[in-house]
Amino acid sequence: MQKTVFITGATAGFGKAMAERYAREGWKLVLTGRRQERLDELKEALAPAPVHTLNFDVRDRASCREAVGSLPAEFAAIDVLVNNAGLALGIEPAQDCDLDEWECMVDTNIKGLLYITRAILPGMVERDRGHVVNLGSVAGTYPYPGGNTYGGTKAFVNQFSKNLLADLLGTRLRVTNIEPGLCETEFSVVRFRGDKSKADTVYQGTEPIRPEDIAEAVYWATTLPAHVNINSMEIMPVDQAFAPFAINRR
Ligand code: NDP
Ligand code: 8X3
Repeated sequence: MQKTVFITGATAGFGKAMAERYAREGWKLVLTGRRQERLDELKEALAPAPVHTLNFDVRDRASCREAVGSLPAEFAAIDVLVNNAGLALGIEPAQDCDLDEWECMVDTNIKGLLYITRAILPGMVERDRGHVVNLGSVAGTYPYPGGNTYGGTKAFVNQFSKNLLADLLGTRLRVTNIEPGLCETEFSVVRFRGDKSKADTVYQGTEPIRPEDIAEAVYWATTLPAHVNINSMEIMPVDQAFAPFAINRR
């Protein structure tokens, strides 16, 4: 039976790479994002794969519910939901941050993920079939200067993913939290508010993860035998590791 994957934030980065990966394997795809022209281009590039696109903002609760409710019957029985849409804004110390940007991260990375999950989960439970994949981050486990609210939202994703597993015990549903480290996508351009040259410095002289690497990990986790659940997967480039504790000396 042809399976269906629903990917939020498919217009760039991980989401786009995942769309390409699942399409290659003959899945049906529901692809979402706010940039319609990107969704159209992707649908065309993936043809003849069956693609249904949905243009909405995950921060809008009603739009999330309506978008999921509007799915044509052939795309409505979702096997894999990838809660991927998300962003970081800024890297300033907490005391200098813009509260609107903090709210945007909470609204997108936490509330958006909740709206979509809540709209899709009951159908999965009813069919006793489904896999929820959430995009967390190493920033949800390891603190770094300027990670403040972004890291906090990803810590939420980690705990919510595990709590979902607790609630779903007794069903055949699976939940996986993917926790990538440094990966070159549009992530840093967004984080630095459109400043591409500043974003480029993040990846200068190093070899970050590629979106295709994350797509491969997600595809692998969702195609394992049905009795296996990958709770979480932390994935960093070989060129990334940990620093010692910072100590202030007077
Ligand atoms: P990109 O900026 O390349 O892609 C983000 C995607 O999310 C876009 O398709 C964008 O689509 C979508 N999106 C953002 N905000 C909204 C919104 N309000 N409503 C609907 N869609 C939205 O980033 P990545 O691919 O790197 O990021 C994907 C996920 O991975 C995020 O959750 C991020 O936090 C996480 N992550 C990224 C890492 C990295 O280093 N790149 C590392 C660890 C985790 P559009 O603008 O068209 O709406
Ligand atoms: C993105 C990874 O280290 O830039 O989640 O926060 S990091």
